[in-house]
Amino acid sequence: MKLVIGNKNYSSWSLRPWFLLSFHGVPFEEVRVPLNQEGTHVALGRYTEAGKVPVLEDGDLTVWDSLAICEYVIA
Ligand SMILES: N[C@@H](CCC(=O)N[C@@H](CS)C(=O)NCC(=O)O)C(=O)O
Repeated sequence: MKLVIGNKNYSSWSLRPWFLLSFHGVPFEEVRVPLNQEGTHVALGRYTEAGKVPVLEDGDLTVWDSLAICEYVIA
């Protein structure tokens, strides 16, 4: 699984699934996209049409929204 996040200090939305995966020892690749930069929108668009983080990629499946990711992981 790949978890695309912003900044764990300033994006609590990003921190939610990151913490859940880390706490439970679920292996995942962490990808950080710097927020509020000139290229942020383009960079986020590579992962989701929503244009926001966090985003979880699991094979062909993409899950967006922190709570949806948490529900997917624990399901
Ligand atoms: N409800 C969403 C909120 C996600 C969200 O607002 N993410 C912000 C960072 S905290 C974002 O990606 N902003 C990028 C932008 O607006 O360019 C969730 O829970 O994941």
